[in-house]
Amino acid sequence: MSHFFFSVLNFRDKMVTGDVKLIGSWASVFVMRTRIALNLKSISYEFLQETYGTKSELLLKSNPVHKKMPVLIHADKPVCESNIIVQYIDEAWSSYGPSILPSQPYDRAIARFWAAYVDDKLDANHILLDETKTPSLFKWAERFCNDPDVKPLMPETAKLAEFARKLFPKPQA
Ligand SMILES: N[C@@H](CCC(=O)N[C@@H](CS)C(=O)NCC(=O)O)C(=O)O
Repeated sequence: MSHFFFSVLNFRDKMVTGDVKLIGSWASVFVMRTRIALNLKSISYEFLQETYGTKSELLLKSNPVHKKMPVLIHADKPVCESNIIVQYIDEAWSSYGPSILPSQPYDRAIARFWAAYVDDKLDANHILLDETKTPSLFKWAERFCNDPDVKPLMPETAKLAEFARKLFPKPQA
């Protein structure tokens, strides 16, 4: 087998990166965003699961300003805010895997614009994209969700609905 084939194999296996931890919950879209970025770069990490309704000491210590997940901890240094974490991952492991942000400043500005747009639309853990208002973004989201690095991280709708029902029970009449 060629050296090239071995390096592709090694790349597809999770690479060893040293000390990467992610504080979060599987059900959070903000956390999913950072897990997708780690997957795209094939970075192995320890997933420190938080429970909604409680906050671990580590979360409070690592994100004392917002006290929210996700927090990426790389070599004992915390990085907060999902979009900032994605950009950090892109820069810290720039020579591994595909670039997450485009290389040209204008294209980067456009990517950041849509990331801000999506954040604005995130409502109680649901993303509301309107196919008629933003058809290209809608189509991009469909393609993105089917990417092999993304698909395994997308929770089943039923599992998410069950989780939401437990978290936000309907008030009894
Ligand atoms: N702007 C933040 C939002 C993070 C966020 O809202 N995280 C939620 C989980 S979906 C959280 O930690 N909620 C607990 C709380 O608000 O106390 C980001 O992009 O990271």
